[in-house]
Amino acid sequence: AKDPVRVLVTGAAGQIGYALVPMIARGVMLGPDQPVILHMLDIPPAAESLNGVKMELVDAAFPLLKGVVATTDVVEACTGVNIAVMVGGFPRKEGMERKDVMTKNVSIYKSQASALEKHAAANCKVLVVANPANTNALILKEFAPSIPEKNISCLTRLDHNRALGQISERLNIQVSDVKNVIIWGNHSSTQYPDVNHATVGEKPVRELIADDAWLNGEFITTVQQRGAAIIKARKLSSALSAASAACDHIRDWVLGTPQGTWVSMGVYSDGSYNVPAGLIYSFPVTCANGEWTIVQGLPIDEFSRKKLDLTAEELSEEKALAYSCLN
Ligand code: NAX
Repeated sequence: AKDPVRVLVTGAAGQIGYALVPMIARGVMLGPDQPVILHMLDIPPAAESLNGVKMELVDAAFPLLKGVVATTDVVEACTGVNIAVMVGGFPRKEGMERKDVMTKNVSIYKSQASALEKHAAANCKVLVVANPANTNALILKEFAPSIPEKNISCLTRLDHNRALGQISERLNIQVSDVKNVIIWGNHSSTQYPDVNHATVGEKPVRELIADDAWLNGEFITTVQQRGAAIIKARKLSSALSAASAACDHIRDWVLGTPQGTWVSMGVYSDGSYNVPAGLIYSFPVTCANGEWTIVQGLPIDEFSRKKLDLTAEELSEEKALAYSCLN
């Protein structure tokens, strides 16, 4: 039998945490033959609720779940973890300035970066889900200099999956038949969902949906605004789809992407596609042997170029704001 993998979920008492931990314990993230030990971190006001989640995990009697650590101590939470899914953060509340929210998150991600750097297992892979996801991941990278930048990422897979979903709904086909959409840039409303290279079977999506007005307009805004649409409908933000996307992200990263398929991940830019180096930016990537590689050489038309640049500009501004919040 395989040795258990230790998976940290921060913010585990929250909405996404509640949807995510059972998926991990059932093998959705790492496969049906991979035992796991869950490390769950939350803050003291949520300690009792976190303990309730631990009780439910025990009650669910998951065969793959070999242990549960539920704690408000960041060092205990990070010790020995092989995978860290960072869902905990400070949400923007009504009337709060962007800078105030950023200051809170910078300080959280700075201290959690140090704890991971000192106490996580060697080669720990990190996925940041909490918003602002790209910039939180960048802060984490900066304050965990011994963790290779290849091991730090942020979640844009939910946006990617939303784009696949919109195409499949429009064509009335299975979502699993659509592939190679791309989310470029920030996990925010400036993201660019790009279908120029997407296919269904052998056929380009642009051929199957010969409606450029829709593809260049409503499709893009629907994906960009989907989070807000879920809040409007549910009075709560996306949780099950976010948890599922986090599992997809880690599974493909660890176990590899299928031949001929790429996915979107927020990763440290090396300047590919003339995206400024030094931002955490969502690119099309393939994964093999536990490493992602940015898909190279895709032609970028003028319409796309503007959108890639716009979301990069927003990320550069967020980065500057984050640095101005450091103390
Ligand atoms: P919740 O508010 O339900 O849960 C967040 C949890 O984090 C709470 O239990 C809170 O106590 C905990 N927390 C706060 N500070 C912490 C700290 N310093 N250490 C550990 N835990 C801490 O939010 P939820 O709906 O679960 O969303 C979590 C985050 O995901 C939010 O930042 C949200 O904006 C972000 N999202 C990101 C998405 C993405 O695609 N990247 C999509 C979904 C989601 O909106």
